[in-house]
Amino acid sequence: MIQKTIRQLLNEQEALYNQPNEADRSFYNGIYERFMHPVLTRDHVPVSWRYDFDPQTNPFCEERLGINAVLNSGALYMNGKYYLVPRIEGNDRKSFFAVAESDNPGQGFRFWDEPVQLPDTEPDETNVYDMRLTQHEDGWIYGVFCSESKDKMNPDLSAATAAAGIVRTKDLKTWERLPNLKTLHSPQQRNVVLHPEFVDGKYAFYTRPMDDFIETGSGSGIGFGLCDDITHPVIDEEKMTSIRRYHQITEAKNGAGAVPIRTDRGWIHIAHGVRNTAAGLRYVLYCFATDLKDPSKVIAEPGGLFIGPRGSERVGDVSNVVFTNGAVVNENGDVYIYYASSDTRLHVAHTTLERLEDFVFNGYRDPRRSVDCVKQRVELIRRNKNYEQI
Ligand code: M1P
Repeated sequence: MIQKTIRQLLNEQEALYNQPNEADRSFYNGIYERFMHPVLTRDHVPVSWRYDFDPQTNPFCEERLGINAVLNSGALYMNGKYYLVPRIEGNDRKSFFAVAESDNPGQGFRFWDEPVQLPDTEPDETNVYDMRLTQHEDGWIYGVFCSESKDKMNPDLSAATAAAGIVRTKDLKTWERLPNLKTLHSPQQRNVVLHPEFVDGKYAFYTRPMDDFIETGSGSGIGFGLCDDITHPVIDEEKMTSIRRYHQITEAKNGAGAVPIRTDRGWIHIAHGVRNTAAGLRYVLYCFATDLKDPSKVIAEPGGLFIGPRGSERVGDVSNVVFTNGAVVNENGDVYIYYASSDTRLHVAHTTLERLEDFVFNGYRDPRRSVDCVKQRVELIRRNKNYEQI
């Protein structure tokens, strides 16, 4: 009886792995295409990670270690293959990492045999999530993730502290854990990303200074700091890059997302911005570019959102959220942005370097006031009158 059910679950999963995925042509903005189906969901997590196959100990074939969600994923393109390291959240609320691999950026991702077992070097760490994978010019692949612990100084049961955990690997199989990043002037950190190149001979991190676990408080945006020694990572000064502003999509908070993409004109960043609404926080993706020599200096920031939650993406464990921590570029200049919706499942959107550059460097800026926004739009409408024959 249990064998039959397990076989059926395996067959259904095989069908899911083989499900074709393609660009969804029902939405057009010229900037990117979303794919029809998510690339990873809880149903992609191997059956053997969830069920006990022994009829003696699991006579009713019950799911013993259920998975709640597969979301925010680090991403790499290496030797013709696409690798994802998502946050997998168990039914017990604890998250962990695992490597999924495919030859195709939009479909066929399968998890390797077992999840990643991080070296257990932080005794207070309760949860880990949102790994950014950086192929650094020093030859290592770094994973920087949120390392969350109970805030022992605060009696509130929900009080937690977030720090940036760091691991490194050469093959995504053996992981060396380094000490958590210390930022001398910011009590908490989340959404920390390691820049792929040395800056002034040092390791460079995008940070997100926070006063508290949820609220960024006085933290005014995405920070940038240098560190001499990644094996004892300490950042003293954090400069601000993309900052939060009143009545923009970043008003409540923002955070670095994917590892920045190098282009001839500058580093392209795909980050997230958060605003508050009567229905709670709304997370969208936005882009900005920084200077090639000084990656802390913002040189372009098109106004408004890049990807916002749409349709079924809007509903999930934390509704009205899209979030990215991984994007890859292949040798043809195709860009794949892996983004999760509503903290529940992982999607992919495709664009090209050329189109992304055009969006970032030629997109219109946010004029910051309605009166100026309408002027900007009227100007566009009037210019378009020259093309009324179209
Ligand atoms: O729930 C939405 C996101 O919230 C956090 O992002 P931030 O630190 O910017 O608020 C993260 O925990 C992220 O995992 C989550 O998707």
